[in-house]
Amino acid sequence: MLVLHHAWRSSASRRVRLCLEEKGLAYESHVVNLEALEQHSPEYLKINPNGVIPALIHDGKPLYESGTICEYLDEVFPEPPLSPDNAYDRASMRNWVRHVDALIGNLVIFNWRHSLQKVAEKWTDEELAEHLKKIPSKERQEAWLRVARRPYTEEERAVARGKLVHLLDRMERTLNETAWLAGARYTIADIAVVPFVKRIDEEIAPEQVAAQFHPRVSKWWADIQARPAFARANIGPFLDKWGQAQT
Ligand SMILES: N[C@@H](CCC(=O)N[C@@H](CS)C(=O)NCC(=O)O)C(=O)O
Repeated sequence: MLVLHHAWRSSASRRVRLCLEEKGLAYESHVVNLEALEQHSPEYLKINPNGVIPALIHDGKPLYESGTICEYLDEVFPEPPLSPDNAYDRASMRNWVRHVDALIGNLVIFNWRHSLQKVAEKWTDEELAEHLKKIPSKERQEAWLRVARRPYTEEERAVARGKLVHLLDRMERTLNETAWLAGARYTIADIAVVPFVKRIDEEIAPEQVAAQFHPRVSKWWADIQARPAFARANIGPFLDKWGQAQT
């Protein structure tokens, strides 16, 4: 039995849902309320000591880190395969996941202002100190402190945007050589990047995903959105038509 602790708009959760849906695996869905800080509760920390989502429980055993969860699922449920069939391309796939994982802070700068910042900025100093104590990683303590008291600036957003556009440049070069990011097959490397491209396309730098600037990425993105698993994974808009964060 598979139980997924996730949120619909969470980028890392989206990866795992994409993987589950590609494989046609049924799972029980537990939505974690990030705004209520359920991810930092003692119960949740027993499942994921990093205090972030997603976490997947397979037959009673908890797993965390979206890239690791996807590789685990691919190993345990091998059909259809979501890893390359040769060691070299598998190494490339892992490097893509690592590369994109290291860029997550740049998405935080854009995403949190729509949701978590609105909660955090209302806390008193005492409440903030209490919440920070419960967050297991220094990096996330800093991110919560920033949105609560020193929201990210336009300059910081511009730098973050540049790094995310650079990701598209890198993808473009690779997709010039191979059909998918890690070779001839759609793999976890592509899945890892999907939530990033979704947000770049939706808000961060939409023009950059268009054929004019990144033609290979544009085609790759169209192909991915046409996959039945993409629709089933519910990778909906982050913001509604009034610009409000979706739950
Ligand atoms: N490297 C982790 C990143 C997980 C992550 O950053 N999750 C975010 C949502 S996308 C989260 O739980 N944020 C809430 C918090 O940091 O308090 C993974 O890939 O699983």
